[in-house]
Amino acid sequence: MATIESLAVTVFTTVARTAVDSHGHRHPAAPHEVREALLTVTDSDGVAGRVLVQPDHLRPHVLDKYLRPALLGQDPLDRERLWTSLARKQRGAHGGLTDRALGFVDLALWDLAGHRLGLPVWKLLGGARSEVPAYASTMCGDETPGGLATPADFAAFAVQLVEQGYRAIKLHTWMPPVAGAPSVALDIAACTAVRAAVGPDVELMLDANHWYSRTEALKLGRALQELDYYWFEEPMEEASISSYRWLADQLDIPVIGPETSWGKNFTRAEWVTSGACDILRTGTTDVGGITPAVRTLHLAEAFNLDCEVHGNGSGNLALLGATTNGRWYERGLLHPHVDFDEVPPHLRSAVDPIDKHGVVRFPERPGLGDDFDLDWIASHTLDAS
Ligand code: LLH
Ligand code: MG
Repeated sequence: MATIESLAVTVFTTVARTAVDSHGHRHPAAPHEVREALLTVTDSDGVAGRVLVQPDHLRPHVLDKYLRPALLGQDPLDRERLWTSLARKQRGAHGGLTDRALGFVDLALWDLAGHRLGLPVWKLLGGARSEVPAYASTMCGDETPGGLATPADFAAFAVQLVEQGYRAIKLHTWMPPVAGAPSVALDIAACTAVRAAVGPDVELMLDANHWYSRTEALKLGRALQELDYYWFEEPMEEASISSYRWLADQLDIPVIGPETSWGKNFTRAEWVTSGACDILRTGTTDVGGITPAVRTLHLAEAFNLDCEVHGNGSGNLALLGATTNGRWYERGLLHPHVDFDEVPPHLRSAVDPIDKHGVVRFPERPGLGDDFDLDWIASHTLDAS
């Protein structure tokens, strides 16, 4: 039996064409150098699983104190056992071992399993389908002329997205620190302009400012249902489950969530049993990996609920191969000034190209399907821990 021999985080420089603002929202930027990191888990036969990570969640202390002791010498295929043992270390880690850290390890182990067996992860997850429609997920509103600064900008961009093939679009409207944000009136104006521009046959969703009050969220939700939007996402702080139940009870438009709440699959079960959402949400880095995300999908399915997957990337795409109760792949974040299809230099090809009907085929490569340029990464490595 092969056992896990090493866990390494490699920090390297690459080129980005987007940057996050002071509130963590991504916007276009001139090409600039950024640091990225790759987690590599290697077994005693030399088979490796790799995933791009945020190194802050996998600092040397986290690797040495929690991850290496739990994983080294273990069978890398025992993902359920390893995930549970790590999840139970979180309590005593007092916030030092995040759901994201669990997620990165779990993704690397799934990638390793795929490489060991020569199969794509979406097949290992059950191959519920071989392709999935994508929705175009826009960046947040901004103040860039000709960007996403006005309702008319959102409308013009939505028309372009439909021309590219997308049959569904999710708007992220204006959020602080953008001047004048948030504004229910402006959000309604953007949603109205987009519906008028694309007509009745394109599915539309809204992900608005996440700190509206109950009354603001209700007003916005009522406008969205008039405009026949498909779902209403995260208009309030998600820690308040009772606020979402209050909102969902009063709206006909499906309320979706939670996206950012900590607590893995356990929090998602609370949202279901509280009646706080009409569509559940999961995501590989949100809930601690593919392993708990699959539990979330099946939990939702047993309640006849759809469960939509948050975020793009190989892990979330593979996860959609485990289910049919997630209708779409979230492709983005998109902006009229950014070519989303441009492949960054540390990859040789994209994992999620869309066809002219807005559909993404699952990759045939083994593992998660990322096409890393390992030589390029090696020649741009800053340090490894
Ligand atoms: O703030 C942003 O840039 C987006 O809201 C982002 O977090 C995105 O991942 C999201 O919410 N998608 O649904
Ligand atoms: Mg969201």
